[in-house]
Amino acid sequence: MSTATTSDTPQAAEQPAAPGAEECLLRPGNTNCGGCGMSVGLTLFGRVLAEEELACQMAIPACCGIVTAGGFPTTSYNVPVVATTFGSAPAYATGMARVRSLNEEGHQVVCWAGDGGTYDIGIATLSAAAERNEELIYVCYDNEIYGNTGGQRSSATPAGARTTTTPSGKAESKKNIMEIMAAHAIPYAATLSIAHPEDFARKVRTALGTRGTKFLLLHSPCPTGWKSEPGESVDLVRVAVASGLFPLYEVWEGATYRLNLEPDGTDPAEYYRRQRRFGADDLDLEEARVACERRIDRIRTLARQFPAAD
Ligand SMILES: Cc1ncc(C[n+]2csc(CCOP(=O)(O)OP(=O)(O)O)c2C)c(N)n1
Ligand code: SF4
Ligand SMILES: [Mg+2]
Repeated sequence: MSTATTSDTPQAAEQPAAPGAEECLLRPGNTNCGGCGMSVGLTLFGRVLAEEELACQMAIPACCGIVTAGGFPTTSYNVPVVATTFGSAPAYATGMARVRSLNEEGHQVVCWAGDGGTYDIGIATLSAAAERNEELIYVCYDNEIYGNTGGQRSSATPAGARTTTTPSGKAESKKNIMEIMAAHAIPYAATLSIAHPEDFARKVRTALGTRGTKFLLLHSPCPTGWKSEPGESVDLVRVAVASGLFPLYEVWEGATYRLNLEPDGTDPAEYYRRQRRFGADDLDLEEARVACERRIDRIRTLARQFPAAD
């Protein structure tokens, strides 16, 4: 698959109006909880679109992100949004992207989906879109839970987390969706953290300037499901990056890797301690520390063996 730059992106004769610099993708008055990482993610994502003066249309499946819009006929989104069924957002987005290309329009088509809609029920349509290398940006805001329906476990829920369907702590580990997407050899896959807004913006810009399917995984704190303090959301995901729980990295074509930030020795125990979804008895901290080291070692090794061109 070839990677190309913005100059290859079809430019529109007539496009839906781009949000102005003073406008935002997510308007005030939405239904999200305080401290919701998804809200911050939408704001950061919308800022880049505004800076680049790019319009977008979104496909959003059943998830908190579609409840965000509020009740018809009003909406908190500042761009056209299609609300799709739980498992089909990438298929809808495919149609939207194909029509956009047929009409020679230049707006971005963005799939904005939760971890349930990505790791679980949506994985078939996501895999199919990625295999066809559809012209879209897929953002999974990963709050590691089915937040919208009361907090059931998903395959993104980490081991040890208590959810309504794993009251004694989840036994299984979190699925590695980044490597699954990288294995599709899509042009670009990257992890995002709201604690690193400059890195976030740079990666969104890279995705905007790359042809084909782009997959962005956003670690999205959910105070309601994580039983954490809303004011600590940004710091929590900062700890996740600093400890190696959620590494910031990029993969091109499934073949070249870059680790964006080395962990600074922060103990992952700090992350667990600040969320009441983790019971002290449900966690093996030593195992968690080893898992962090292995995770980072693996990405570090791949980045050394298969470095991305600067
Ligand atoms: C086929 C189907 N099954 C179940 C549901 C109910 N449902 C709606 S949203 C949701 C959970 C979504 O979880 P996620 O994608 O992680 O997004 P979040 O709610 O966490 O934002 C579920 C189970 C549905 N709408 N359709
Ligand atoms: S339940 Fe979680 S993901 Fe959903 S709006 Fe509230 S904080 Fe955000
Ligand atoms: Mg979720």
